Amino acid sequence: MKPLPAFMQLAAPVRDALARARPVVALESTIITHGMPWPVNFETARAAEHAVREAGATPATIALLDGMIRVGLTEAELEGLAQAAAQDATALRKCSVRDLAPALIQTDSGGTTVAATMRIAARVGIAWFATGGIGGVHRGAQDSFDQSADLLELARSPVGVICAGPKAILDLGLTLEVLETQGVPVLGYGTDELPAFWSRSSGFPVDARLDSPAAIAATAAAHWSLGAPGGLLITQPVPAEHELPAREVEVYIQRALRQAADAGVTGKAVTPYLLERVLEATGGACLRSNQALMVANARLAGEAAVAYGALGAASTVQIPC
Ligand code: PSU
Ligand code: MN
Repeated sequence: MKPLPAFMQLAAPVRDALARARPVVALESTIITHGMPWPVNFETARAAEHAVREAGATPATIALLDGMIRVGLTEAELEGLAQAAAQDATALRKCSVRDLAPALIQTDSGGTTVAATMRIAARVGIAWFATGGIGGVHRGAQDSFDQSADLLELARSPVGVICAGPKAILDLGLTLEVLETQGVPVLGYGTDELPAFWSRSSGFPVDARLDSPAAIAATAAAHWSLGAPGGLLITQPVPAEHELPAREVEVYIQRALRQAADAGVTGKAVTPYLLERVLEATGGACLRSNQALMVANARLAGEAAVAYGALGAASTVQIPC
């Protein structure tokens, strides 16, 4: 690894695991600072780390603390970040890639989005990453041009991203078009259909279906062996018992979109605003769903990281021709 800049710090367990080429899974922190209310944000972050460990990998939650990029947090630091978000939402920044440098220089704290977390993971050599739902092309993007930087980072950083699909508040069809243009494989874990975050189905097919962590690992190894610069999107449907009916959620999403337009919400505030409105409307059901899918994704990312490590040990990556 290239020497790290002075504002980047690896936690000891993460540094050890990377040095010994042991499996590591990155976890994002915008879901903690801007995605979920206290105390569910802390409980979910802790449960996600636990799931990664149970799978045999080392979790590395990535966040900005006082102008330092921290890769791996202690439980007390996780709790502190989750609590700070509850006390004063404006004190913490939502950091996508373009926000990192100014936030560092201004010694701020904040959560890293999927895009920023991927960039940092790639910088320190972490190949696997779990989140809830990625950002994507917003509905009405034909006029607003609003598309998440998550999509462009997927095309740049070589990281396998395990998620439950793009968030249902987005235009899923346009999101898939951008991922196709950018050369990002969109894979379904145990499904032929793209999951839609709180719901297991979307009506859109995935590029390929994979049914085991070993298949995920082999597909990623093949992708990277071709010199492809970017990542892969592995989508796992929310556990069935926590699924919300897509048609019911759609009503809430439509209402949230109208509220956002009336309130003049734009830019990076859009996604947290919409998620909060849907959360209110579902009376917490979508929060439980979000929590369950996040933990399931963390577990699968841990399993994929372990399977990928095993491929390396055998150094016999099979590339299908
Ligand atoms: N998934 C969740 N909750 C979240 C997010 C994802 O379950 O809050 C965050 C992620 O960090 C993602 C970001 O990268 O929302 C997307 O924001 P935007 O659309 O502004 O790029
Ligand atoms: Mn946006």
